[in-house]
Amino acid sequence: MIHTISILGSTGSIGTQTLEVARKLGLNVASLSAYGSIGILEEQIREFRPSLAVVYDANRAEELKIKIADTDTKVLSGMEGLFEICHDDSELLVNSVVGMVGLAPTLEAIKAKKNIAFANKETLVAGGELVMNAVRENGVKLLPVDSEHSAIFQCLQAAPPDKKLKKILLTASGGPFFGKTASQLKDVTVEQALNHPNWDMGAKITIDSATMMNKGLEIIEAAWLFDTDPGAIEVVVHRESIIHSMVEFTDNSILAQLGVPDMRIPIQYAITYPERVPSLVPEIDWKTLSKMTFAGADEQTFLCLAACKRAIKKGGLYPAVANGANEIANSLFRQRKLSFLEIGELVSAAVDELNVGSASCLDDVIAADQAAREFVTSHVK
Ligand code: MN3
Repeated sequence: MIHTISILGSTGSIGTQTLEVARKLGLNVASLSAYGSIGILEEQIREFRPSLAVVYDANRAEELKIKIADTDTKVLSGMEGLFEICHDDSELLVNSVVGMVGLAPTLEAIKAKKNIAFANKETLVAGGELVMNAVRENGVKLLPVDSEHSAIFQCLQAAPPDKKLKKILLTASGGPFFGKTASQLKDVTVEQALNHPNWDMGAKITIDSATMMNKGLEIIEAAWLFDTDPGAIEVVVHRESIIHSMVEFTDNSILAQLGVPDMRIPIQYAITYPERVPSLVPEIDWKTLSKMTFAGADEQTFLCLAACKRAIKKGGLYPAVANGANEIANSLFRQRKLSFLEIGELVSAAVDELNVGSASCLDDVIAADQAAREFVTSHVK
């Protein structure tokens, strides 16, 4: 088992839970990074004593330097700082950055032959081809942390080498608005959208769950991670979030991975793989779990889901367009500058109306992302 990890995005939901797992497993932490939450980062530094801490925001990095002057932790800022983490002496980099801003450090870490526990889905959606080519060229492991992808990965441990996979059944909780019609969702508030029934997550992904953009991103993420035709990935709404996804083989036999909805299982499995050790997560209580329900997804109401499917089918930079349009639309909704339904309308329109080519380098992805963001902002009244 590995002994030393580093974390990109250590103050977010996945980052803090990764440190809970690290504490439980007695791991060393070589480097930590945050965008700007230096209060939480300072506490983490005092407990885990990393050699390097990176604050993306340069001003906040200066503030942190003063606060932790009594420790041995070096403080850096910006993308250069994140790149330095990619070359530290950890055995595994946990990438829990939110957004495609994680793409450049991901590519850098792969070039540095670092194995990655991967929670940064936007990076794989925007730059899937670049990332997967780099993974193959450098022979590194990309271990999924996203609960559905960890479930699929766990189920595939029982698959024959040629997989004989017929389908991936990607489960979705349906979020807070399952069963609602578009007219019922017209006046949804930010507070209502942030109220997820099963998972306690960061604000960006919670809104993505409410619009079902999250499931669209996860279809694209799964297509890249498991080298699967996106047409063979089916979304199954499962309100209880006990089954975290399933795989179906050519003989129509299905394997599923189950557990209480708690990210510390997939985080820990990415760290200890292929070993299993006791976790902080409780057992399922079968006496109180009275039923599990299943339904199809409503793509007429949740336009983001259909837009992501069109984007991966069009290929090239279209997934980067869908992701970039959503990153900005999601943020504008939280700032109350867009309505809930406009998120889906604008992501759809960006995928259908913008013209982009193929992704041959990082700059291509950044340009497509930028074009999608500008498309959305130009439509804000
Ligand atoms: Mn997920």
